[in-house]
Amino acid sequence: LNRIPHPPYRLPLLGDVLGASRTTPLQDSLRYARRLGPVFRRRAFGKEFVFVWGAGPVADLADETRFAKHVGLGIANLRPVVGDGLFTAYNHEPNWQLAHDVLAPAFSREAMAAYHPMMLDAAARLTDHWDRAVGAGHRVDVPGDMTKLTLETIARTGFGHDFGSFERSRQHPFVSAMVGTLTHAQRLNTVPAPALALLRGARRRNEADIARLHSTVDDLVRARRASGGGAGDLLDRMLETGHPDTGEKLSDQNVRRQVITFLVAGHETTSGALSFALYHLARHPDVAARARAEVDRVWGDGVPGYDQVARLRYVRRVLDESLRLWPTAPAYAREAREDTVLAGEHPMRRGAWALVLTPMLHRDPAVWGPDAERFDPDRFDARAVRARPPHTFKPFGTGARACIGRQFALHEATLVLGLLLRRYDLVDDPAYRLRVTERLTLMPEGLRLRLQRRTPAA
Ligand code: MNH
Repeated sequence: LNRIPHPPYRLPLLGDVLGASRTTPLQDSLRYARRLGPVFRRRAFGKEFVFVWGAGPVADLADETRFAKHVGLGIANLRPVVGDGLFTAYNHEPNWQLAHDVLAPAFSREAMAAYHPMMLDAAARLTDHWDRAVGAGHRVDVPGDMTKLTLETIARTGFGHDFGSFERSRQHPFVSAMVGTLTHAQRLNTVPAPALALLRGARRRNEADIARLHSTVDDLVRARRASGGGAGDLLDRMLETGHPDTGEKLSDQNVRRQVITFLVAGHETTSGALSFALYHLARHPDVAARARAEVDRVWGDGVPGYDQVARLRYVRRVLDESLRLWPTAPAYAREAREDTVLAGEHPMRRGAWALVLTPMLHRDPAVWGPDAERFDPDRFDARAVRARPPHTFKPFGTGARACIGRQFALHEATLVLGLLLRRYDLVDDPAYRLRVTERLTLMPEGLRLRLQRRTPAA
C-alpha cells in the first residue's frame, strides 16, 4: 500500500479533504486521478480507498478467477433496504445465484420483445408532456423528465404498474422515498463517524422512507396475487418461476427485495444515460443530424417495431459515447479472492478491494487517444471497437455480477432517443455549462432544452 501514490497534504482526522467537496466525491477523485496516475489512494472521511483506472490494471481486475465483486461503501449501505437482492447480495449468499438464474430469462430476446409495447406506452406519456411544453413555449427539464420516463418504463414492464409520473404535479411518494434512501446512503459514506450521532433526525426519516418503499411493494404484490397473474412481466416471473434445475422459488421477502432493487437499479442510471445523450446531441448538431437521418431512413413515419430498434446503429453509438464520457454508475468495486498481485505490481491480501473509476478508464489516453475528452460516436463503429483491447469500456461493470439489465437499458434508451430525434429539433442553450450532480449515479444538473416540433402532429 505504501507504494501507491496519494495526495500530498493529509489531515490527521479527515484525510485528503483539502479541495475536496462532500457533494462531488466522484469528480474530486477524477481530479486526483489525473494527478496521481492509474492506481492511487485517497483517504477520505476516515477511510482509505484505492482507486484504479489504468486500462492494464482494470483488465487484470476483470479476471474472475482472482477477483470478484466487492459489496461495500454505498452498496453495503443499501442493505437495510434491499438486503440480499441481486445488486446488494454478497457473492456467497445463495439467493444471488437463485435470483440470477430465475431472472436471467426475463432479459432474453423474447421477454424484451414483450416489453417493447410497454416501453412505447411510457414514451408516449413523455412526448405528450413535451408536446404541451412546446405548445406553451416552455423549455423541458431533461433529467427530471427522463427520470419520470424511466421510472414509468420499469414500473410497467416490471410490474404492470403506472405511477402516473407525468400526470401528477408532485413527485410520487415512492419516488421521494427512493431518492431519500439513496441520498441517505451516500451521506453515510461521506460523513465522518463522530458526526453520525448528530444524524438522528435523518435516520428516522430514512426509516420512514424504507417503510414507504416496503408498503408500496407489498401492495403491488398483493394486488398481483389477488388478480391471479399479469401480462408475463418481471413480477409474474418472480412469483411463479422456479429455478431451471431445482424448481426452487424466491421467498416472499426476497421478492420484495428484488422488486425494490429493479425499480431503483432499473431507472436512475438509464435516466442519466438518456440525459447525457440529449446534452451531447444538443451540443453537436452534426451528430444529431446524422442520427436523425438514420431514424428517418430506418423507421420512416410508422410505429417502430421491436426489431427496428437495434437497427439504429448510429443512435446506439451516440449512447455508447455518452456512457463513455459519463458512465452513470461511475464506479464498481473488486476484491481479491486470494492473496494476489494486481497488475504484477501491487500485492493484495485476500479480501482487499479497489474501486474501478470508470469515467477515467474511459478517458485513458493510452486507449482513447489524446482527444479522449472529445465527444465522437465514431469511436464505437465496428472497426474501432474491434481494434481496442478488451475491458476498456465498462459502463455496465464486469463478470458474473455485471448489469443484468444491460439489454433492457440499451433497448429503452435507443428507442426513446429515436422517438425524440424523429419528433423534435433540440435547441442548444450556449449559456448552459455542464455540471454533473452525484447521488449514487450521475446526472447533468439543471439541463433544460428548448424544443421545436419537426413532424406534423400524428
Ligand atoms: Mn444495472 C448491476 C450499470 C441499467 C439492474 N448495473 C449494474 C452494475 C453496473 C450497472 C455498473 C454493476 C455494479 C457492481 O459491480 O457493483 N445499469 C447500469 C447502467 C445502466 C443500468 C449504466 C443504464 C444505462 N440495471 C439497469 C437496468 C436494470 C438494471 C435498466 C433493470 C431493469 N444492474 C441491475 C441489477 C444489477 C446491476 C439487478 C445487479 C446484478 C448482479 O449483481 O447480479
